[in-house]
Amino acid sequence: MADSEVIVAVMGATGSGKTTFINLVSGANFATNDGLRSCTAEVQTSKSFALLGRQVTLIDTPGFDDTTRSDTDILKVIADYLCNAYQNQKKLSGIIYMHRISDSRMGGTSKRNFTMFRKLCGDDTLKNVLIVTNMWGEVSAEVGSAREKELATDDILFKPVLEKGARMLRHDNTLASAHRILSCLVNNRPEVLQIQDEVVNKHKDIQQTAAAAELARELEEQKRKQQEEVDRVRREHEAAVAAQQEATRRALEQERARIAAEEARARAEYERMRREQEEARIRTEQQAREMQRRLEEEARIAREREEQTRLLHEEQQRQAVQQAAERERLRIELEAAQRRHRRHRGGGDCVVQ
Ligand SMILES: Nc1nc2c(ncn2[C@@H]2O[C@H](COP(=O)(O)OP(=O)(O)O)[C@@H](O)[C@H]2O)c(=O)[nH]1
Ligand SMILES: [Mg+2]
Repeated sequence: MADSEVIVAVMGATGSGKTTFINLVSGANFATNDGLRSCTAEVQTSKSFALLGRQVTLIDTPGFDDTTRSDTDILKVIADYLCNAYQNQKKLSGIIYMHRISDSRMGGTSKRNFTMFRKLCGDDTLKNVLIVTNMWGEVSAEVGSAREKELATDDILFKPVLEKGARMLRHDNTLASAHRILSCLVNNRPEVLQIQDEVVNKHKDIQQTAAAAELARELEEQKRKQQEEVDRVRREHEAAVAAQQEATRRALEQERARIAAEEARARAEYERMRREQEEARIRTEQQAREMQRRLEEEARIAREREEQTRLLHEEQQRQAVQQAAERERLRIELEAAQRRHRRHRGGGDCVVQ
C-alpha cells in the first residue's frame, strides 16, 4: 500500500447519509436512498481523490437493516470485503459512523447498527473512529445540540466509544465540511479492525466472530421478543376466550336463575290459588252447613209453632166443648128452672125442679 493511500470506511444505518457523503466528497455517483428501499446492498469503493497530499478512498457499506438482505448476509458482505482488503495489505486509516441528528431517538435499528459497528471495529481502533452527525438542517439548533449532548453522554449511546478515543463531529452536507471531517483521519496510523484480526490473523470463521455472536444474540433477542409477543397474543386470546366463556357462563347462569325464579313464582302462584280454592271450599262448606243448620232451626221452630197451634187449637176445641157442655148444662138448668117456675106459677101444676 502506498504511503499516501488512505482508506476510510463509512458505516451507519440505512438512510443515514453514507452514500451522499461519499458522492459529495469523492465525486462518485452511487445511488442514494431516496425511497423506502435501501440502495447499497453491496460494499462499494469510491474512486480515490486527493486530500491534503494523500489519496483517499472511501468504502460505502450497507446498513444492518437492509430491506433486501438479512443482517447475516450484510455481515458476510462487509466482513468479506474488509478481510480481503486486509489480506491485500489495505488497512483502514479511519472509520466514519454516520448518525442523523434529526432522529428524535436512537431506535432499535440505530442501536443494532451501532452495536454491529462496534463489534466489527473492536476497541483498539476507536481512536480512528469518527462519529459524524448530519442532517442538522432538519432540526433547530437547540434541539440538535441537546441531542448531540445526550448521544455523547449516555452510557448506552456514544459515550463508551468517545471515552475510548472516538470523536464526534458535525457534518453540514457541504464539501468543506466533508473535507474537514476527512482531514481528521488522513494522518492516522492505520489499524487492524477486530473482524480482520479475528478472521485473518486468528483464522476464525465469520460465524465465530464477535460481530456474528452479536448478531446471533440480537436474533435470539428478536426471537425471544417475538416469542414473548406470540405468548402475549396467545395469553390475550386465551383471556378473551376465557372472558367470552365466562360471559357465556354468566349469561347461562342468569338464564337459569331467571327460569328458576319464574318457576318459583309460578309455584307460589299455584300454591296461592290452591290455598284460595281450599279456603273458598271450606267457606262454601261452612256456609252450606250454616244454611243447613238455619233451615233445620227454622223447620224446628215451624214444627214447634205448628205444635203450639195444634195444642192451642185443641185447647180451644176443648174449651169450646167445655163451654158447649156448660152452655148445655146451663140451658138444661135454665129449662128446669123455667119449668119449675112455670109450675109454681100455674098452681101446683108448675113445679120448679
Ligand atoms: N438534509 C440532508 N439530507 C441528507 C444528508 N445526507 C443524506 N441525505 C438524504 O438522506 C437520504 C439517504 O441518504 P443516503 O446517502 O442514500 O443514505 P445511506 O443509506 O446511508 O447511504 C437521501 O434522500 C439523501 O438525500 C444531509 O447531510 N442532509
Ligand atoms: Mg447508501
